[in-house]
Amino acid sequence: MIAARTLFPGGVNSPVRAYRAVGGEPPVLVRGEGPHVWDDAGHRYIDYVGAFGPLVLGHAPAEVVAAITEAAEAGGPFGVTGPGEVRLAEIIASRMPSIERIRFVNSGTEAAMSALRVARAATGRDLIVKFEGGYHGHADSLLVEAGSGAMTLSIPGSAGVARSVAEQTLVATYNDLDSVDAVLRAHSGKIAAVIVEPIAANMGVVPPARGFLEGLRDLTASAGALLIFDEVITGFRVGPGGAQELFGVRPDLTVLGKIIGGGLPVGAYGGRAELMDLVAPAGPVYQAGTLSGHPLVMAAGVATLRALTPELYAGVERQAARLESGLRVEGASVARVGSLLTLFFRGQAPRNFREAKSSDTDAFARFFHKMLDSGVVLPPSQFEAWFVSAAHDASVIDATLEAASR
Ligand code: KE4
Repeated sequence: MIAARTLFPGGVNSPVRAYRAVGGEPPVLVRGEGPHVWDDAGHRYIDYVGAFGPLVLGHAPAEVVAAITEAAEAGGPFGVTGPGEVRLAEIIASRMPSIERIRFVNSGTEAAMSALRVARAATGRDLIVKFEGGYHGHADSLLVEAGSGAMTLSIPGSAGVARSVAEQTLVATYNDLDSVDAVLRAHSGKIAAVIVEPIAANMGVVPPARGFLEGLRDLTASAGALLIFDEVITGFRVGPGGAQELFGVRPDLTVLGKIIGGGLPVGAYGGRAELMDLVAPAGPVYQAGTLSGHPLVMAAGVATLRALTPELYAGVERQAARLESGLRVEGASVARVGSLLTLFFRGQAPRNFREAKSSDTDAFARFFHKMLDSGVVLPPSQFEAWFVSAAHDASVIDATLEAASR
């Protein structure tokens, strides 16, 4: 839209929406229902963006719309803790036992940033370790790139990030425990936390290698560093208890977002009471937010999580598995965990960011536009995950496979 280009940088409110990685003009999408979205010319598409993760039930699920409407008519926010916050926190804690205490915020970025602050306060240490290709939102200390060698200090991954801040974050290689061990040893006694997407989904979907997460648990424990799972995407997406339940590894802190807000702006961080009681006003770590725990967000989150029954997960697994096995594209490989999936334009599914980057992104862009022309809208980047929702039934999967084979 022309007006958008004059009003927003790049015409968007988040970079990936500008379609820079695939080229062309993004459609103007104005309505969504279940697995489908419509553009302003009335064309219908099958949607695999799903708001980049939150819409696990598909667009405008009746129970979520009703819950938001009811909360909106009740007024608020009221500036004090409300029953909706308690209800959502109880559901989350019952499904993720590693979370004894939680704090709601308004985005995954805020949640990750705050979890790092807690880790620094808890350990009295300053350095953080993240993984190349891991994305945890746009807080300065998380926008860094690996220095020339894995052992050299990181450099800013964005303009405007101070070098001194970038140097506080070290970068290891996903699925490579030796690279983590080396960084922990090189900075022994100085690492506050290792933050990881337990299933990487921002380099495309890259599952953890066997033993990787268990190894991180052991390495961080013996180094006196906290292990932070960024489950903004995987939380309640890959199963009722997220990736930590799926792989049986308990982090010290968990970062959440997306699904827990049912499509409305949300984030959360939580963990053991002794850690979270460091957060103000219980403790010395300051963190605040005008609209944290917003009644509409809590209502949407409760309605969404309540709909995530074992039957629903089983149904989504069945359809996502059919999509994976049916996606036979020349020179491409599929990586999938539950309803998270990526078609990589490379012979083998990658094990880390360096391998993911060797995908044929031009081929992906061509495929993307062919699918868009065939009425299927995919996330506009080789390095994003496709999201299958509970509304993607067999006929929708068949139509997707038919378009892909063409
Ligand atoms: P937000 O601040 O965008 O709510 O969450 C940041 C974040 C944190 N952790 C993980 C694992 C994430 O994937 C994200 C955000 N994901 C991106 C793309 N996968 C959202 C899309 C966008 O940036 O517009």
